[in-house]
Amino acid sequence: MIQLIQKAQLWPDKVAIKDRQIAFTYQDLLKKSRAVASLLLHGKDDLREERIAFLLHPGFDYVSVQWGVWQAGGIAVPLCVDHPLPSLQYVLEDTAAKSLIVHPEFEEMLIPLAKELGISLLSMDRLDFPPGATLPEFPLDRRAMILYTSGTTSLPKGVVTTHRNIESQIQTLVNAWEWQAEDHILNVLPLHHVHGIINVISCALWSGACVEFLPKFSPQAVFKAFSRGEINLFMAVPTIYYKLINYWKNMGAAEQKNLSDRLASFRLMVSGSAALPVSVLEDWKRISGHTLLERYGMTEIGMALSNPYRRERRPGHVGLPLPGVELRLVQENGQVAGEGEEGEIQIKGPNVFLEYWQKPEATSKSFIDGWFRTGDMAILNNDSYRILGRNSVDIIKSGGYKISALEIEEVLRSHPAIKDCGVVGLPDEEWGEVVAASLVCPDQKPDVKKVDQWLRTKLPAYKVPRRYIFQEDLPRNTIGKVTKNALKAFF
Ligand code: MCA
Ligand code: AMP
Repeated sequence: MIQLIQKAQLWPDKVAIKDRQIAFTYQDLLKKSRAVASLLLHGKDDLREERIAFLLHPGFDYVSVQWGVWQAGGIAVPLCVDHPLPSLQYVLEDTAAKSLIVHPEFEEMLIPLAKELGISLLSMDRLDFPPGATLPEFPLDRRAMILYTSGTTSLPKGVVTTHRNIESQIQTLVNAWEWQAEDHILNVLPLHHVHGIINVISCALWSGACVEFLPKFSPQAVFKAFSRGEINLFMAVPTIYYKLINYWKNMGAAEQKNLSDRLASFRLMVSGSAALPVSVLEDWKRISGHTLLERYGMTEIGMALSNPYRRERRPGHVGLPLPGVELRLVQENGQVAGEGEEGEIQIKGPNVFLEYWQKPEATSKSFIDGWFRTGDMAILNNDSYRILGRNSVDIIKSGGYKISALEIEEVLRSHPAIKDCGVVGLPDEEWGEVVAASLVCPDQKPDVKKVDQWLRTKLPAYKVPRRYIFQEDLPRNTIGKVTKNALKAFF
């Protein structure tokens, strides 16, 4: 049996999940996930890597289904509840999912698509659980999960991790950050990415701790949950800390003091998924007394670098490789960089993903001599790595989400009034970067509001440009390629 699920038997009566103030024990989770597994197996002895997609709000049902898919031998494909239909369709088609389990509110929207794709659509409130099936045994190298990530190609790629990858990613963090059964963490992150799935939920449940879910992020709801007094751990992207700081600044003095006292008793607060501005680190320290632990990771590798749990954390730095993670910096000429020299981060270890789903060429291009090429540039500076940025201007990080400029450009070009376009990320205090688009519309300039509405039916809201300009032509180099850095200057 998968260790994560096996370990849950150690603490059957402990609370595993708090979801809308309802407490679910580890026993509840084992029972429900086993029922989901039996339902999915439906007489078969093993799902043998069948892809099972699910569109569920973060909470007890989400985890029950994830664990159910794993126990039945399937591959978990979590979908994002905020994505529009075309984004969901892309993942369902790409993975050739066999079944899709949904929260009832999404059922109607998905009936026609499920029919068209021949997917069995199951509504979470009407699942008919058969008696407990015998669960399959399989090796740890079995594919476990596919998460979609944007890269330097226009369409997102499915990152496949095995049970061994996932166990290694969890175990490393549980040890490095000293997770304990007494811990209680608040999850505010979306559950179609590693940050929420591995760092928050899986590490907590591996440790016998409690995960509390907020239905929707808002600073007010986060602070209200903190003030109840049980939560002692928090992990988020820099944008979330920025929003919390701004909200805190507008609170009354007495409220601020109560909250600061409460935060001071936390065991650990972590930031990641994007560069943490030193100003945010300092503001948060003034409010909470905590120096945020900044770490560096990626969907393909889980977490690779971390500031220390017990020793001094360096602002603007992401620490050293986690145990079991091998890291090298490689210069443009292929030489391994020495201390004080810049290079691309390359990673090896049991944490590194298996493949991009059904993209052998993309997979092999992303490795060199067995090392995974992250595309992130860094430097080793006095025993701590510092991230310098990415080696591609076409990858944007906004609110902790990785966004491909090429994907947005391709959609924009399908608009009848848009002949050409260029998408870039502009530096932004709150979001890290904001998406901006230059449109070339020779006949008639479309109404930007209408373009925005139209885009939101095709792309998730976080990929939609927040700033537009119109140009007669895009800036190009001598071979006709759009020069993105020059384009940024026009904004
Ligand atoms: C939303 N808005 C934005 C953006 N996103 N504006 C500019 N840029 C954006 N990126 C606007 C919305 O359009 C809306 O305005 C308003 O903000 C509120 O939208 P809402 O969706 O409610 O925003 P939010 O709930 O405040 O979301 C902010 C957020 C979210 C909570 C920071 O972006 C988030 O959950 N980010 C975390 C992503 C994550 O988990 N990444 C991990 C992947 P309007 O109404 O005008 O539209 S990276 C990873 O996993 C690796 C392994 C790692 O290292 O961790
Ligand atoms: P994703 O592919 O969505 O998992 O995002 C991974 C990317 O987020 C990395 O390749 C980095 O570019 C970025 N990232 C994650 N953590 C940090 C950090 N602490 N500082 C700077 N960038 C980060």
